[in-house]
Amino acid sequence: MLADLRSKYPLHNYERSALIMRDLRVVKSQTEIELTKKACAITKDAFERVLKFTKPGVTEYEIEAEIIHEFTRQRATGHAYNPIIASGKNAIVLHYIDNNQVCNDGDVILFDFGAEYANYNADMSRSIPVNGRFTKRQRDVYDAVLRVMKAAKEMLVEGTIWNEYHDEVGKVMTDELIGLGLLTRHDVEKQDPKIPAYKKYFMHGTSHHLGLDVHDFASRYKPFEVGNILTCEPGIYIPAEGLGIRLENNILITKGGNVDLMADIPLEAEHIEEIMNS
Ligand SMILES: [Mn+2]
Repeated sequence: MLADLRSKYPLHNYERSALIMRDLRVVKSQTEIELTKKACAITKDAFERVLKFTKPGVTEYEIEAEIIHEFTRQRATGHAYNPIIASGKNAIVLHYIDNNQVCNDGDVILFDFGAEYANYNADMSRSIPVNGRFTKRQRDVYDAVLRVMKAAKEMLVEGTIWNEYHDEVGKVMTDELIGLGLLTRHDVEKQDPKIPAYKKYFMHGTSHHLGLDVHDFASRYKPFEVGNILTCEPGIYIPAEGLGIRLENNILITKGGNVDLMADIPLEAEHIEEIMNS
C-alpha cells in the first residue's frame, strides 16, 4: 500500500503514525470510559443470566448461547473475543474455545468472555461451581486467586512500572501456592529467577491494556498513567486436580487510585453461590 501511495502521491511525506497513536489510545477519554462501562454492564447481565442458568448436565455451548442472547438483546456488537466456557479439566487449556462439553456435577467452569459495545471491549473472567457449591478445595483455590487479584488491583495505580508490577504479583502468588501445598519453600529457594516456580501454576500475565483492542496497544516501558484501563486477571491452574480458576476485572486508573469498572459483578464465592441457589 505504501509503495502504491508513494508512486501516486510522490510529493507527500510519509511517517509512521503508530508512535503517536500508541500514546493517544492508551489514555482514555471520558467517552471511551463510558463506552467501556457500558460493555462491562452488558457483560454483567450476561454473567448473572449464566449464574441462574448453569446446573449439572448443561453444555458449554448452551451457556455460550445464553451469553450471546444477552449481548444481542442489549445491542452489543458481539463478543469482544472468542468466549471461553471451560468446565472441569478444560479450564487447564488456556485458550479453550471448543465449548462443546457437558458440565458435570462437582466441576468448576472457567468463563472468560466480554461484550463489545461501540468498538470498546469488556474482558471478564469468572469461575463458578457447576452445582452451585464449591468443594472445600475449590473454595481454597478460589479464595487464593481472589486474594492475589485484590493485592494486584492495589498496585494498578499511576506510576507503576510494568515489570515491577508483574514481579510483585508473582511474589504474592508464590505465597498463595505455598499455602495451597502446590509449592514448597524449597522449590522457591532453588527456583531460576528467570522462570519463577509459580509459573508452573500461573503461566500468563496478570494484566494487559484494554480499549479498542482487547489486548490494547501500549508501551511496556511507560509507567501506568491516569486514564489507562487494564485487566487484572490472576489464575491458578492445577492439571492433576482438573481445576483451573481465573478471576478478571477491568480497572481504570484515576488520580490517586483506581476504579474497578466491574465492581458490581458478583465475585466473592459466597455471593456466587447465593445467586446460583436463589
Ligand atoms: Mn484478559
